[in-house]
Amino acid sequence: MLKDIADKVRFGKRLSAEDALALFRSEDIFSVARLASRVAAKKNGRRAYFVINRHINPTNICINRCRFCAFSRSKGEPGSFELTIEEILSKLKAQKSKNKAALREIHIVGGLHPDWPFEYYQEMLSAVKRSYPHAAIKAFTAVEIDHFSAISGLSANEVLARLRKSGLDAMPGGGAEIFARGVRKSLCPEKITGERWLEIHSRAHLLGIPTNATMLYGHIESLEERVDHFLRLRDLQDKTGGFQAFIPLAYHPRNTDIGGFYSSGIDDLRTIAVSRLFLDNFDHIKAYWIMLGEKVAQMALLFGADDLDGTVVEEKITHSAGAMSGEALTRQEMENLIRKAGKTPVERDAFYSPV
Ligand code: V47
Ligand code: SF4
Repeated sequence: MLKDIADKVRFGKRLSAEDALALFRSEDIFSVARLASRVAAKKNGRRAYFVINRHINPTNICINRCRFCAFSRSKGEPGSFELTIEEILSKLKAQKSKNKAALREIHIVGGLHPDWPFEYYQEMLSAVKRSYPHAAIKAFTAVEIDHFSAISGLSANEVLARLRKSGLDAMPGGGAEIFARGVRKSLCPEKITGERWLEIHSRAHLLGIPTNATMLYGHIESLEERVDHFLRLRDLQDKTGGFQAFIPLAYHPRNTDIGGFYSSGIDDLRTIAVSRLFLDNFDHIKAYWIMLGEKVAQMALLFGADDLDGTVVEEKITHSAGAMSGEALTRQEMENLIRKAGKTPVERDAFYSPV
């Protein structure tokens, strides 16, 4: 079976859902890794990308309260926070004074605040763009875009168009979780459907806004549901070509409603490899070191990943749920992780151009 899949990969033939399941179930993880690695090398040579970036969460107040999310709070609950635009700018300034002019990407995501108007988010982007014209703003998940549409009465398309005018350059891949309806209902009943997530990304792509895609795995989903998730992403990518990277997100169980266990290192690496093999129309597979830990992320470079995300600086979503990684890496540390995996570090901008 693995041999048939290897032949398909060699001849550049597309894998079926059954192939993906067989790869997930194969006990020969080293052969799966070798295949994925070969595909990654064809796409990206020996290059492994990273970006000097900074994550900002404007608020953790969220009306959705997904059951796997340890980051969110309700309004007025201890631990809830709301940043003003000045506070956001001063966080960025603190970073800049340490690492002058190096910031290439500002990643902004947060909860669905019950009271903030859509104008606040537009002003936020404009203010960040004014202060950092050379950094790309990658902001707001499809879940937030849908929320802005609901509070403003504008279509998601109009919301995206206005945000783009305010400085939005790209969108992150969060909020995808698992598209399958049953899992979504038990994990995050208030969240937009998988279909709506895909529709909003498709709108963004048509407006020329590149986006990423994620999958939250290692909780209650089946392997079939992971493969269904891959299939829907691959189908949309065939239509629009607007996805830049796929990022498997390893579930973290601490302080969440659903509890459970951390994903295993084996599952992390296998999920990277299968996604590399199945998502043949994605240029990049990102091993997000915050969730995988620095060492598993480094190993993932031998399992088909070609990107480690970035310096991050401050991370609240995974750390609220028990992340064991640090919150920041320097450029030198990222380069060192990549070199020691036998790859060539390439500092990139938000669009995968080397800088
Ligand atoms: O949407 C929430 C996930 C996502 C938990 O696009 C959890 O470049 C694990 O999407 N355990 C946000 N995951 C992070 C994200 C992301 C990160 C880095 C880069 C990019 C990109 C996107 O985190 C959420 C949700 O899917 N999440 N809770 C948890 N307990
Ligand atoms: Fe809100 Fe996002 Fe957390 Fe869900 S995952 S509760 S939408 S912040």
